[in-house]
Amino acid sequence: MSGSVDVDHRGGVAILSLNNPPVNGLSFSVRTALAAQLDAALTDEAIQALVVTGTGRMFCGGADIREFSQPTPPETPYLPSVINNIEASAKPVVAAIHGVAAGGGLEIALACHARLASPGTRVGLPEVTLGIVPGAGGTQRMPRLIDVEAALDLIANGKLIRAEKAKQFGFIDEIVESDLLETAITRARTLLGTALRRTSSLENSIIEAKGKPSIFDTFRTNLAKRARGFDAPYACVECIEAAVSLPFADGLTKEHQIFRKLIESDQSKAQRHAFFAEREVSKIPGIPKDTPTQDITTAAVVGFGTMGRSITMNLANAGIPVTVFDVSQEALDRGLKIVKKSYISSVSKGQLTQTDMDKRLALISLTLDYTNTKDVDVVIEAALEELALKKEIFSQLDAVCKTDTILATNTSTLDINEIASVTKRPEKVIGTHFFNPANVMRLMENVRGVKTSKHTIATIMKLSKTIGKIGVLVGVCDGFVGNRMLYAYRRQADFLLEEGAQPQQIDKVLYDFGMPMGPFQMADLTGLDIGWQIRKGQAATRPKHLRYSPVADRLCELGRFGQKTGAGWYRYEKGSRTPKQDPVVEALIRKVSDGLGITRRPVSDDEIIPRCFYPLINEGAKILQEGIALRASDIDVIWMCGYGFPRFRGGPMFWADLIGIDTIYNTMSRLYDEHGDWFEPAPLLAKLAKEDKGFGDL
Ligand code: T1G
Repeated sequence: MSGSVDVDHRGGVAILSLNNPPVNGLSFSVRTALAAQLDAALTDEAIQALVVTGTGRMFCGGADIREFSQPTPPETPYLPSVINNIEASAKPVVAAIHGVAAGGGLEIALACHARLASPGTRVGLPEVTLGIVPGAGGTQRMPRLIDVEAALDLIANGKLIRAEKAKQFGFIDEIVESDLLETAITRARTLLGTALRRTSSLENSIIEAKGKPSIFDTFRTNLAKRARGFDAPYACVECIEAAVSLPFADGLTKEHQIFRKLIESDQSKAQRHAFFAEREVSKIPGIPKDTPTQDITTAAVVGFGTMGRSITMNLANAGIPVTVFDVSQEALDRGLKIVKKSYISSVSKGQLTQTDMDKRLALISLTLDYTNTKDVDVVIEAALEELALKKEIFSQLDAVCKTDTILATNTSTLDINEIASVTKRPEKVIGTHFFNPANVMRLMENVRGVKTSKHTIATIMKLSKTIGKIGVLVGVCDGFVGNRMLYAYRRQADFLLEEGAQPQQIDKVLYDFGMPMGPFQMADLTGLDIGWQIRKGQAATRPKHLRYSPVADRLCELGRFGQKTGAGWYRYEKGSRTPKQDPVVEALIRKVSDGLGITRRPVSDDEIIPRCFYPLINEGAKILQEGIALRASDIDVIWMCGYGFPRFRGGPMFWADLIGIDTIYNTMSRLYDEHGDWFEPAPLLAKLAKEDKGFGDL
């Protein structure tokens, strides 16, 4: 039970300050204290008005999410009632908002009679990102303060916006450049004796929306693409629709019913897990928060190809000057042209100002000479995926760069220790595995070698945050965490083709499950030649009994590398990315089955999810056993932020716990008997099944 409400009296004005660091979460004890202090102030004749604010760095981050899965102590006041009492108060109540007002925190403010905010404060109702709806009146009061369509966008997308924008919308009354608290106290006094503006009685925007009933269906249609598979965004629309069609009190009841239903849902449990998992990744045993880090004020990127370009943009976007090295002027010029084109398209979409574009481009300099990287703080190598080439590059960098330059590689499969071994600074060598397109994908798989120092790890984890990425620390193994699990998933999809399925069937089932696209469409997008290269590279070392399906190799031998060659698992019309089924592929698959002596059979859709994801989860269990990943939740973050695993399922390891480890273990054991080695259950999986535990118990 943590947190309280501090009280101070200034000339007849009671100042109630939410106090529950780090975000003043509305825990059970804060709600209890708030209700008590409110009653006291409302009944104290010496008090004419109230100001509600927050201590420390923000107003309030909302309800305490950690308490959602705990039973509510009986005496805890019901937040919506506390908030209704604020609104109903005969004495003016003013909200003084700084830092952040999110969720229940903003709902408190929406019930106050005026809202003042400091410049740059972030405000919003992000509950939908936790798989719920605002549950303390937010869906009923917001559409009374602002245009209903704006309320739909804000609440169903769960955005936090700047207070300046909120003032334009109309739910922040004043941006206070001077002393916020003093100004709020003055505002509270000026409201004395006036008709207080009670949000629940405002009708203009509601009446206007009554005249446009189609706005809700239109909004739902637009939601379809972005919120595919999520329940909460549609529930937000339903609540706001109730705000327009029902009296305020009935709308509140409707909101509460929907809130209660969603908070118990697997989707909300999954999205709450994702919230905390993304914050847990930066806690690394043995590397405390105060581990000294190196300031990264300058950077270099080696290789100006697809990944090199977007990595450069990430650094420039964060204000870090970047020197880009490549072997030819033509490659440098082509790369810069594409970077410029990308910025121009962002400006044209209003996502970037021309000034910011110019600023970022000015931070990018090109060179054909390694020595121009000698004084940078970090170099990120993004050259072709060839070990010999990377070793050559690292020995060059090691020779020219100052001693404390960190040397990072964007390899997605190669051994960091091998690469570090050619340098005299293996403690400064680390993997920084970005995901394509790296200026969009939020994940960085940061790969520690056996000699990588804590200082280097802490510095690169901090750099991940600086460039807007989620950095997850992993160890060295073939494919690290993400790709190693992807191999297990992809391999089974290929085997199902041999047994009787077709690419479009498997892709549809995995798409409907919530993946951004199925494995065959994904392969066509990223290019089949990359996997072919890796398989050829591994041919000599792969154990003979662990075969992979040759179908993809047959396609590559025909020059079918995917979208970039107009054909891969599907064929593509010129200039189109729409996959078309291709009888050539279907015939090729049948020929491979015949060649392997496999009698094809109907493959049911129900087979496909367990067949593809259970081996992936099993590989995750092996990865945890080997200590390649620190936590199961880290694996979930890698798959949600790097591979598009649906957030409403919480990541593969969390989803496995929802399914039940015994189910997965029993299925793997059956498949092991039927299909052999690739399905051998990991000892950790067997142990958890035996102990009736889950990855969440580790
Ligand atoms: N409850 C519990 N813990 C929270 C929390 C919350 N609401 N918000 C943050 N934390 C923890 C977080 O896990 C981390 O812990 C530390 O605080 C700092 O967070 C009725 C029911 C506010 C914008 O969805 O978006 O209100 O890792 O690193 O970058 O309608 O935190 O240090 O141990 O994220 O400065 C709705 C969630 C709740 C906002 C600050 N509210 N929080 O960002 O810090 S539901 C939200 C955030 C609700 C009502 C409903 C952000 C932030 P640790 P941080 P930050």
